[in-house]
Amino acid sequence: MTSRQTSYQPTPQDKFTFGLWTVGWQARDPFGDPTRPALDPVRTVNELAARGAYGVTFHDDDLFPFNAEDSERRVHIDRFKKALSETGMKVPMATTNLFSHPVFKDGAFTSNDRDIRRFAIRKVMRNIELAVELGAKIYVCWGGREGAESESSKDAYVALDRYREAFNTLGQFVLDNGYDIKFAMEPKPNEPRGDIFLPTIGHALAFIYTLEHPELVGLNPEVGHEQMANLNFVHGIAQALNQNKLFHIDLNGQRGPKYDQDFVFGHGDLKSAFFLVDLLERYNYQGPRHFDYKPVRTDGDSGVWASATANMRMYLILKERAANFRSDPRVIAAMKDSHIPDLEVATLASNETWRDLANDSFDPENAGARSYNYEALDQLAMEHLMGVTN
Ligand SMILES: [Mn+2]
Repeated sequence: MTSRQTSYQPTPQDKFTFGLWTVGWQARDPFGDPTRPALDPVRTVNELAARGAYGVTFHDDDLFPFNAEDSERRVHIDRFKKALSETGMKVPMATTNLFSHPVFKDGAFTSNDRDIRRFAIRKVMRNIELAVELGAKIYVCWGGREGAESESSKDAYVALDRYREAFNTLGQFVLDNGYDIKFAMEPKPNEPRGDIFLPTIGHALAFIYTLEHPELVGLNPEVGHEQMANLNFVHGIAQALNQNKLFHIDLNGQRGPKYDQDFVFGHGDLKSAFFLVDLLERYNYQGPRHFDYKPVRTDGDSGVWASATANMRMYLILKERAANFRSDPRVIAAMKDSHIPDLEVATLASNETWRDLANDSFDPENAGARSYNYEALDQLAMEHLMGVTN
């Protein structure tokens, strides 16, 4: 009835990817200095490849210094490319750092300073060229500094005009150059800004359809970001998938609406993680399973690599448990009893119109008295999540 793997050893076929900035986080926080030394991206590629990852992703400034001259930049790129070719690791996604340098303290695409807005778009275009060189097909845009602490400091209406202008300009840049790359917007409600523009999946989705080329732009939702806004991440991802806009995903852990915790995937809301993996696998999400987390500040080098493995094992364990849940005959029977498959039946038959609705004989008292028996079904889900299968 249930299957269990003998190990949860990740392989490149699982398409697990990590940002260089995740394992490479030196654990500097608002109250404390770094607790870990800088990590050489070449070592990151080697360590992750040895643990079964598929690839890595990067911000421009993860790979070379903000002010690097062309020759210095190329040295960093070439040794990174050498590590990639030696290990077979891929770079499916890249992104731009538009938040660390003080020049971006009031935003990048929506800074009140026009020259900064132009510099920001230039910085993105430069790194898109590198992303294309490295074979990336997705370009993530996280507007961490696009926001404000006060409504007096920023006109939120015109800020959206400038945000749209930036995406239209970048879309035209990609089209004119014939690049095979699409954008994925990453919503977040706050942190580092008091409030960030396009704060949730829903805000970003609606904005995308106002662009000149909405087909070029989708989403990169992050587990913790939606949960910081107290929203249901599984429902958000279902909508993104339903609208063919799930271009990429950031997996991590978060425990409720508070600061961005960036825990290991599944180490926050475990039930939500279980149903997220269930959703991604059932609807055949084809993109990388990308981990955007931070190894806890208390841990040294060995803890960093243990946490990398933990992310991948959590996904594989949840994938197995979700598949077992779906194939358990008791679950199939309970779902039938709860009328869950009935939701797939169109409300009107293909030859019907609104006129046909008048002809139904229906007893609302009888229908209202029915028990859906969801508690028994949910308990089966929780038991499968905990590995209890009898
Ligand atoms: Mn985060």
